[in-house]
Order: sequence, then structure tokens, then C-alpha cells
Amino acid sequence: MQSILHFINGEERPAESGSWIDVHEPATGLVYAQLADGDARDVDSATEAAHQAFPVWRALGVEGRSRILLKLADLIERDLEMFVAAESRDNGKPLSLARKVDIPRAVANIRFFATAILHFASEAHIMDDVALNYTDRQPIGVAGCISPWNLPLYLFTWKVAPALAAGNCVVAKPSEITPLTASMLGRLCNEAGMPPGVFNVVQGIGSKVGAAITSHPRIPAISFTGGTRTGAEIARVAAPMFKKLSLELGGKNPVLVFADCDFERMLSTTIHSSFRNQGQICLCGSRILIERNIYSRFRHAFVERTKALRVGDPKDHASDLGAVVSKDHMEKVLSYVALAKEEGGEVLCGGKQVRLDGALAGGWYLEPTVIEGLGPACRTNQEEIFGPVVTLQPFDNEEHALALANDTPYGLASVVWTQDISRSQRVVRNLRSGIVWVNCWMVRDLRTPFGGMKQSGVGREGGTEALRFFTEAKNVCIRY
Ligand code: TXE
Repeated sequence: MQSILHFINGEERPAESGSWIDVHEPATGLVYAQLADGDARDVDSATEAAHQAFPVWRALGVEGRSRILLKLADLIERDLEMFVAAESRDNGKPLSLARKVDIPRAVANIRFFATAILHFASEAHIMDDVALNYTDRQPIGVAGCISPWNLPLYLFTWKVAPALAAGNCVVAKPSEITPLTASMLGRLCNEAGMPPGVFNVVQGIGSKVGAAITSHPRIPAISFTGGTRTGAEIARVAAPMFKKLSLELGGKNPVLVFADCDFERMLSTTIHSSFRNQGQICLCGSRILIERNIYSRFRHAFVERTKALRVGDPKDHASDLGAVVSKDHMEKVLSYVALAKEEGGEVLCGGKQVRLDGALAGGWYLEPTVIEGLGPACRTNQEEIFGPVVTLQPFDNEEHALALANDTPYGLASVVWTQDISRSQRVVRNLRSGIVWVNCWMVRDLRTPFGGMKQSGVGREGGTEALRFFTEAKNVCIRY
């Protein structure tokens, strides 16, 4: 049985508690590892190590930190297949997806911020002949990074990389559901020459370890990605402590399909935006809004494409969907399909658990599911399901499309399919979401601001937004 440990002050260690948490393999439903069951004592140790290491890490300067982070990226790339296998085993996603998206993007995250920091400039404001102002952006000290289970290493490095590049030390916690790839980084940080204590991983459950990081008086900044409810709890604890907060939360993203779109391109992309990673991406488009005069054509074509998707062994290259991340999550998604039916929806395809045979018989697999016949106000169209489930709704015109699109508590991402450039800009300007893709999905430039509004979060990640989050701005005014 594999043991997944903390990484504190440059070494792997078990939890102070001496207890362990079972870690499951979604593909089989079996326990494959035991996880250090961390608590506040481990967070204290990691925070102390981080503070001890901060002067050393800061003194390396941007060049020194950049060199070590670039080396770390190379080492992950060297061990790519190990990380791919680990991510797929831990999360249930197809190997092909971990190899194509998750791990290469983790490498890209680290490389991006290792170079971005070399060009991270600030500003000066000259007061004529009176005074010179300049802005000094200094690292905060120790940053708390808490990440979710859907894109484990991808989202973990999306926080840790800018925090480290900006000169901070890190106390990070991956999800207890998918802790493996984060636990593999520590050894590579040592190999890359990162001083001990700069990067620390404390494993364990959110209500103990995550809460201890959030409330720790010597961790002044928290960067979190996860559910909206957890984000609200983190804000409740951190706000009165005046901590810097970055919250990337849930979504209920609309896909607006106008009749003049490039139909084939829209269709093939919308299959991905609906079901990639088993629909477990906060950017997935779970509410598809279709102009009425092509609704029937879309419904027929989309359902046919959905039925052709293969749900199977994540190790099998032919599998389009693997397993969802946990039994609880599978049951949560199935409960939403039941709710959709109660609310009057019609399941056009999918809606059931997929039972594989042999070693995979105990795994957690779901059919990709398409539901129609529900209005915008029902719970199915208001709440984040975060599984392979989409709903279809027709709209009559732009105004109706925008009213439907904006009618949820979330505001993370939207997708617009139209060949009419004027219409696309009218619609884009009126969509209430932090990210809008036009005639594409998941095209990502890491320099761009990333995040949502309303209950999808607070703040933005990416590019200089992330480097500014992980630094404090000090304005210095010098009189001539
Ligand atoms: O997230 P949680 P979960 C959504 C999705 C999903 C729901 C819950 O709808 O069904 O959130 O997923 C840590 N203080 N998203 O349960 O609980 C926890 O250990 C501090 C969208 O995975 O938010 C984990 O490391 N930390 C999201 C991290 O928070 C706490 C991706 C996320 O766990 C904590 C994932 C606490 N009190 C889920 N409680 C996205 N936007 O991509 C938990 N944690």
C-alpha cells in the first residue's frame, strides 16, 4: 500500500497525528494508497519552515528563482509518464487527457511564471518638479495555496508557480481526493536546487488542514480553487484577519449557439466543452442555449455525437470518458439527473451509471447525459452539477439568449458561436462572466486574466494578475 506523505522543510514525513486517510482509485473504486492525515500541527511546522526559508529564497532574486523553477519544469517533463500515470490513477481521467492536457499544462504553468517574473515591471509617477513616485512590488512572505481534485497538478501549479516566482514561500494543500501528483513535486524541488522550506505540501482533509492554513496568523495570503460553498467558508475565516484572498469557484457556464455558426466546428467543440474530464472542469459549458430555428438540427446531431462517446478504462486510449472522481461525486451527479426528471426534464441520452466488468467493476463511471425541456429557473439549470450532464434550451433572439445566459448565481465562463462579428461583440459585452470564448473553447493564453464574477469567485489569476496578487504594492514618494 503506497503512503502519500507531507513534504515539509525539504523532506517527506507522515502526519503528526500518525493516522492515515484512504485514497481511492476511481477506475476500480479500490483503495490504492494511504494519505498522511494532517492537522494544524503539520501546518505550523510547514509555516515555520516557510518563514525560515523566505529570506534565502527572496535573496536568490528573480534570476535565481527563475533558474530553479525552469529546472523544476524540466524535471517534471523528464518524468512526464510517471506524472501522467499518477494523475490518471488518482483522478480517474483518461491517460490520454492527462498526457495531452494536465501534465503539459502544469509544466507550462511553471515555465510561464519562471519567465514572467523576469519581465515583471512596476510603474513610476512623476509629479512635475515636486516629487518622484515609484511602486515597489515585494513578495508577501508565505502564501497558502489550496487546490481541488478535478485538474490536480494543473491547478496546484497554477497557484504555486506564481507564488514562488514572486519570491514567496508556499504552504500548499492539494485535495485529499487527489493528493498524488502534488506529493511527487517535493523530491523534484530538491533536485532542482530549491532550498528546503520554500515549498511545503501539507496533506489532509479540508476542514482540518485547509482550515488551519486559512486561519494561520502567519499566512497572510490565501489562493483557493474549489466549490463556492467552501470559498464562502474560507472568506468567512480569512476576511476578518485581513488576508489577501483569491477565490476561483464554481460555474454554470452557458454556450450560446446562433443559427449562423460554423455548425460542424461548433458541434465537435461543444462535445468537448460538455464532457471533457467527465464534465469536471469549472469551465465546462453545462447549459447549451440554441437559436430556435436550428434547435432540432442541433439536438439530433449533438445527441448522436454524445451517444458515440466511449466511457471506459482510463488506461484505454479509445476511452473518451474515464471515471468520475469519487463515489460521493458519482452519486451527487446521479441525484441531479433524478432531480432533472422530477423538475420535468427529458433525458435524451445517458443518465445512468456505466458498469464495467473485471477489475473495473467497482469503478465510478457515468454516461454522458443530455437533458431538455427544463426552464431557466429550475435547480438543474441553476446549480453546478460538475459532471457529464448538460441541458438544452432554445432561445428566440439575442436578448432572450443573454437573459438565459446571465440567469444564474455564477459568472465564470461563456461560449458564443456565431459568424456575425457585430453580434458577437454585442453579446460579449452583455455576458456577465469573467471569461468569454467566441467560436472556440479552452483556448488559453496564460497572460490573460482568469476568473469569474458573482458566485464564481473573487480576483483573477494568470499573468501579471497572479504576480500582483502574490506581492504587496508599496508606493514610494521621493521629494526632489
Ligand atoms: O471542492 P472543495 P470539492 C465544485 C464542484 C464540486 C464542489 C465540491 O461543484 O462538486 O465544488 O468539490 C479544501 N477550508 N468544484 O469537494 O470542498 C479541500 O480539501 C479550507 C469546482 O472538491 O471546495 C480541497 O483541497 N480548505 C472547482 C479544496 O478545498 C477546504 C473544482 C477544494 O475542495 C475546506 C472543484 C475548508 N473549510 C470543485 N474544505 C473549480 N472551480 O474548478 C475543503 N477544503
